[in-house]
Amino acid sequence: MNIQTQPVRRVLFVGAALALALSAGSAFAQDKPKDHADDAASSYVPSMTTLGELQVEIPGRKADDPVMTAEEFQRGTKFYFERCAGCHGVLRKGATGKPLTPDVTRKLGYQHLHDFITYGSPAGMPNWGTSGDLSEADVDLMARYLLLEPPVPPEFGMPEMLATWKVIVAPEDRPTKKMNDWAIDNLFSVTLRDSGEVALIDGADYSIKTILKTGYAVHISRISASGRYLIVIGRDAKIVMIDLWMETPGPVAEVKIGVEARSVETSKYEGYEDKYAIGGAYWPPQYVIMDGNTLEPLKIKSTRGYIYDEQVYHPEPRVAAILASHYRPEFLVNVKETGKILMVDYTDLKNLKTTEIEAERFLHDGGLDSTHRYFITAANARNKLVVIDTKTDKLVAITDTEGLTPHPGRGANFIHPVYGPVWATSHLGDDSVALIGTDPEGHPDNAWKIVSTFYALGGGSLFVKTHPNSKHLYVDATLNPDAETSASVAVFDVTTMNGEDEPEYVTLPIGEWAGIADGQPRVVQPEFNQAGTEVWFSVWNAKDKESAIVVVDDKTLELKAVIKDPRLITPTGKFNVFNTRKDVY
Ligand code: DHE
Repeated sequence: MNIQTQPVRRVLFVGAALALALSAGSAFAQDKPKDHADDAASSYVPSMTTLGELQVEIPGRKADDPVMTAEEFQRGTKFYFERCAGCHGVLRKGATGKPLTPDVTRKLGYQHLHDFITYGSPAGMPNWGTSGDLSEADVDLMARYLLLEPPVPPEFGMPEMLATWKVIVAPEDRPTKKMNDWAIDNLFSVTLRDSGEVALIDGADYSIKTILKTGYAVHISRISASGRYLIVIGRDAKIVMIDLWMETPGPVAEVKIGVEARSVETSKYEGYEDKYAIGGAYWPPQYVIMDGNTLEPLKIKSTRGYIYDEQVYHPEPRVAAILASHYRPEFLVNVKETGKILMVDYTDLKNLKTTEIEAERFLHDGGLDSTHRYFITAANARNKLVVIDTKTDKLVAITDTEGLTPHPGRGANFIHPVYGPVWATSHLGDDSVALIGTDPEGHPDNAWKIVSTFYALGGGSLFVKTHPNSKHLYVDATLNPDAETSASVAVFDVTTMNGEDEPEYVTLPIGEWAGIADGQPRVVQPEFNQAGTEVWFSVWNAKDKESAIVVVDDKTLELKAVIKDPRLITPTGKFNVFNTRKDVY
């Protein structure tokens, strides 16, 4: 047992900038930034892993194009999609990073590009060359690659979707009642990221009930409103629907909704439980509404369009978080690069009504307040939180978090002794935790303002979590460069927060408790059991090394169990069936 009470730290986490500022000067060597691998925020940008596998051809050669073989072009495309497209866009038209289309790159010239790729920039461009990620030959290749027209990945419409759609067990062949003795509401669906699987783990005895194949680089699980269907999405945009009522739960339907994707959700409004599912894609930029029993794709909507404020066309605004409204028959769809939140009414798909809210650019993740009425989401590269009223479908507030790169996951709701109901987010770019007031009726002066900012373990935090039955707020530091910090979790007792003194926290050495000898595992994403008495943490190691899940008693903060199994390869997100379907966080 080794819980440490930490002195309060206010150290800013350096290197939060996500954007690439392609400055005109070339004094790269002078202001050479530190190794980008130490920079949590800039290493946490989308990697278009599936697009990276695409076979491409050099688009129409021009006379003055640099010489490049088809093989080199393929290699450049793979590297670009996996490492550059997250900031600069698939089409190289810019996102958080600057455009890199030939009209821009040709003006800059080969040598400028070569230097820039080698040394990076203090504004956030990784130093691919000096960090050793790219050899001298590859830097040369990428500099030449950027002078050529970019390849355009294929669209993915209804014919392509239908070709991937499989109903493995037809609805009429499925059980009409639960056929197993699993306590499904306290089941955890655990992402096994690099094996493309989910592990379904019993929340009471920690046994692995089954491991199921899902999409490539599987990302998140969501649960249908009834709790029957577990829906999993991989980065390859493959959605797999698992029926938890079957004697042995397994996949009953699957479909691919694009080439690259991150989000999935199901309809939760009364009368529409389990009726529809929705998936959001990074490429092509679109969302797809599907039948909630079979995943049959019903309606595809492109998100291409104009940035909310400048009204400049954006060719590839990605779909980030999607939530189901509890107040209306609607899905809330975050469109990242154009900064719009779409409230998509699913009552009549033929005459689709959508309310488009002007929010802020670079929308990423977020969750509901404790009443489920308000949606609070991070515009992460703008350091802002956007609040939407899901009852009136209106923008309520846009608030600066005072920290760098907020990353809430779904956030954490609790009652602050002074400020009343609040919702918390931590940050990727520094060690701060921000609380926003969420009670416009009872605490109108605090509503939608940052009422408190305090400090946890360090930058690189991805997720915070609490539970209505818990007095604790857990804050991870997954991407912190310091191994010990990234393997630990800070726990605050929210009942002692007085609005004046800096809240103290205890540090749980989760990684140490996992007892893993080999590798440098990071601890990620606290998730409560259904009763709110235990918290689970993933101890996320390299795919060829041992990983674990550590279970902590929420009352005593003592270690309760370590779940280890050779099949637990790269566990990351964990989704408790009850908490996920009821939006308890
Ligand atoms: Fe995620 C949620 C996108 C990397 C674990 N992640 C989300 C959501 C988005 C997103 C848009 C919100 C989904 C929703 O609510 O509908 N994630 C991305 C990326 O673009 C990014 C930065 C890079 C990439 O190329 O994918 C990325 N994510 C990661 C990881 O590396 C994590 C830590 C490990 C993993 O398994 O991939 C990771 N993301 C998660 C988890 C959630 C998530 C666990 C859901 C949190 C929750 O509590 O609901």
